[in-house]
Amino acid sequence: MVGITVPIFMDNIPLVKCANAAAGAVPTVDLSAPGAAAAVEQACRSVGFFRAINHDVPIALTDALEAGAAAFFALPHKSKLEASASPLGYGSKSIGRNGDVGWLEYILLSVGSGSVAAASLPPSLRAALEEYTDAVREVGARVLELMAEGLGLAEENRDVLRRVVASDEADKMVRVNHYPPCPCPLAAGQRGVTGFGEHTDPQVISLLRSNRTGGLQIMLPDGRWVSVAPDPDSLFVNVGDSLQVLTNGRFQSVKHRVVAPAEGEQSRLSVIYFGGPAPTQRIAPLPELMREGELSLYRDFTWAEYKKAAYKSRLSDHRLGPFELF
Ligand code: GA4
Repeated sequence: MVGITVPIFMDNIPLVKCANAAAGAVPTVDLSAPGAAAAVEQACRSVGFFRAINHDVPIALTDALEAGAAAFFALPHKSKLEASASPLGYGSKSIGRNGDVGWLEYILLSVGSGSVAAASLPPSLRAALEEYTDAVREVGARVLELMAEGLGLAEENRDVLRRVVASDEADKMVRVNHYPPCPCPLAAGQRGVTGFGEHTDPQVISLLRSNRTGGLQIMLPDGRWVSVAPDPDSLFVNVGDSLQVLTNGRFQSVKHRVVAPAEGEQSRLSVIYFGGPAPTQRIAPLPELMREGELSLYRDFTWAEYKKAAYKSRLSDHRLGPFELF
């Protein structure tokens, strides 16, 4: 498919050296099933990640977005650069501002209430992104309610998590990542080129959809990396750092990374919706959840404070470290 139309300097892209574990260890949750709340809770506690099926995002929205994104990434590099407005907009190879690099190009945008923030993108792609993010935001809200239910919160408190990411001021983002096949020859023992280096997401929840090309890997609590089999019909849900804190560590934010496709493989295209809190939102364990005498594992902070610290960090840093009390 489409290639990164910039000169290829492979020397600074790190290689991924570890062996892949077998696929299959990723929990699947049927969001329409009666036991969904318990299954969501179990997945977020044990792995911090799950595959959501029957999520109700219309396939037509996903198809339109995928087509629009593929057309955008096929544009000449110069045209794509017109949509770059660091830190938001188009970017390639460079992730964040602190020296992280990967074999990808992307669009990163903030999502306003109902609209994707201004960036000079083709109008059809903007429209597709807006429709898609509207639909995925709804799924995120539903999943956060299921989490609250699974955590045993009383019916009148089942909206506490959802409300953290629901306000007009909530810091929502969308990212479209394009990983073209990497023309880098691999030496024996090397497993692939880093598309997106290992990290946890700082937000509350992330919902990812990809095309048929694999590459996403998650780290299990025992430190093993697992390849996530691609499934264009599913949404993959990530627990972010803020949700780990809101649940006082009951849910774990999941470390994940992407290995770029090798030469001859298909491009990987993924879209991720990040549900973050409002800047002034206090990120602390939910009082409704705390047992008598239970201590917070973290010192209090706001999302503005955490985001500022996160954006000064490197991708693989343990960002919650400075906020941990024990
Ligand atoms: C990871 C999750 C989201 O993609 C993101 C990323 C952000 C960026 O690409 O600018 C960060 C990364 C992410 C966490 C640490 C910092 C900031 C790159 C980086 C090195 C948009 C986000 O919010 O945090």
